Amino acid sequence: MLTRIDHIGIACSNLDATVEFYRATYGFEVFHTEVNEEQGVREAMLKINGTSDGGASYLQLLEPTREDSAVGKWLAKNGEGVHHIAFGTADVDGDAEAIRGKGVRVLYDEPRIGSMGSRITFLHPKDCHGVLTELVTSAEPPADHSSAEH
Ligand code: V0V
Ligand code: CO
Repeated sequence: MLTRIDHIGIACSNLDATVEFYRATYGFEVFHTEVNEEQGVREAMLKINGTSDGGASYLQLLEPTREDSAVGKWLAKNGEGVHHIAFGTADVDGDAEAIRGKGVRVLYDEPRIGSMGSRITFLHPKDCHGVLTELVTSAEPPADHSSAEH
């Protein structure tokens, strides 16, 4: 069952400048940063609020590490902006299979590693009324809340 908004993914061309905008304008601080080479992103998670199911809600600021990555291609075509939404669930495997059974394309056969040790998969935007949709099961307990890049 999808129980919360885990994050909203925002594509940006300069992560440091975008982080500074969110800090200076709204007061959101960086909760965690990492590079995910498989996904081709350098990212900053800004925690918006905690939730009762052990997860939380974040903004995920994404800078591409390569032009041919999902975010790199999207930025070249659209410029900066909202790239995807992510729903939190305790069971990404079960929910992905159930959604696949409804005829929605799930992009991965098995969930992959996402931010902070989470397990993630994506639904094709063309099957979701134009919205790239991610499903996330957070690591338990959340893996690393430092701001160190690794
Ligand atoms: C592409 N399209 C989108 C879209 N990206 N529509 C809405 N939102 C997006 N973000 C549309 C695009 O305009 C095209 O429509 C069509 O889909 C095909 O796009 P394309 O440019 O030809 O690109 P593809 O097909 O090579 O790749 C699109 C997909 C790709 C969605 C398959 O972006 C993907 O695999 N995404 C999942 C991985 C990902 O996004 N990783 C980055 C975040 P028209 O022009 O044909 O009408 S990593 C992350 O979130 C992490 C690590 C985390 O949360 O922990
Ligand atoms: Co994401």
